[in-house]
Amino acid sequence: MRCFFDTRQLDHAPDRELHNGDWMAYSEKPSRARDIAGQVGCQPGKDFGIAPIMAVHDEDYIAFLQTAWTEWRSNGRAGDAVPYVFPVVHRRDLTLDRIDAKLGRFSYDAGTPIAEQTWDAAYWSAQTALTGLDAIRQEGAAHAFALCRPPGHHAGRDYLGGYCYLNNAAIAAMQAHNQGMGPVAVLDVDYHHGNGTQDIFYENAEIFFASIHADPSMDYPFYWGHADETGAGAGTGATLNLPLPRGTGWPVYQAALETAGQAVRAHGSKLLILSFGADTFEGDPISHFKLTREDFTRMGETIASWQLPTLIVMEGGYAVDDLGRNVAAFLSAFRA
Ligand code: Q9C
Ligand code: ZN
Repeated sequence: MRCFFDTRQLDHAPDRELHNGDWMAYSEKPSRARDIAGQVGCQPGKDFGIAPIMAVHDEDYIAFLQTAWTEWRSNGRAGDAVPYVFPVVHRRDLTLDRIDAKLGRFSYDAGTPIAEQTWDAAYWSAQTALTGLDAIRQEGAAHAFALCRPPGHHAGRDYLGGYCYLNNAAIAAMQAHNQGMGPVAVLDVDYHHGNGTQDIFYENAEIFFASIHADPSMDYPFYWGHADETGAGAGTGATLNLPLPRGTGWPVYQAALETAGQAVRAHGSKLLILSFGADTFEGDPISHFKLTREDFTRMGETIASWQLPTLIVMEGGYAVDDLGRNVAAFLSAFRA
């Protein structure tokens, strides 16, 4: 299995996040990626430039990500840039210059700070995903693992949130689609619903999106991922949400995975982009499923049995001491 990672992805290191009304240490730590890289052994990525990122994200959002931390500091602020006011409830779509106004315009939560190296790390995280895709396209690899960090699946065209800034899986899916590798399916198995990916492809008939995740009536991100969200316009029917209750273990999870796999194949997919989060682990500190390390191998075996070229893109997973071994257990099922 080809594995890709760029050490510049480690430089994004927000200090703290707002969690249940209090400040706590940021869960999406650089040591997550170090732990995984230590278990799987990775090569550095290539640089495919900004164009594949701009094919998914809006230009004004990219400009904001590039300058937000500097603007925050030049306004005399300490620490990392954090939003606190959001233009919801039908506020006008104003283009304002004040850093706090922009933070609210381009964020949907207050738990995803922008630190000094956030842009660079997110850029290289996206390039890592594109490098994994390139290994499949150019070298005919059956599978590739992109050790993306920061993760991406909560980021939309013009918004950040849920520790995500650039949507690595969506960037790779769009690139694959544009390169004629489709039909493309994105399957998201992170504990949390992949709201950013869903929004990006919601009206797209050609890029199928399926997600297995904690029921959003109980868990983050709450406002997306319900079973009745099935796509819109031309994309009607090309989104599949399989919410599961807290406490879900392998037998119930496996049934949902089989359902998702059937839908991916019914779409006629020729390429699978897998948004893989290891936060479905029983020991995850912020999540509530009950998968074991052995279940991660079973999950990998199930997905590998579909025999689709598969780009595995890292998303969440916060049990740092187990993370590398859990990811390795999952990847062990993908033998070329
Ligand atoms: N009190 C990913 O796994 N924080 N993001 C929840 C709950 C957001 C997780 C705070 C969790 C986002 C990529
Ligand atoms: Zn997650």
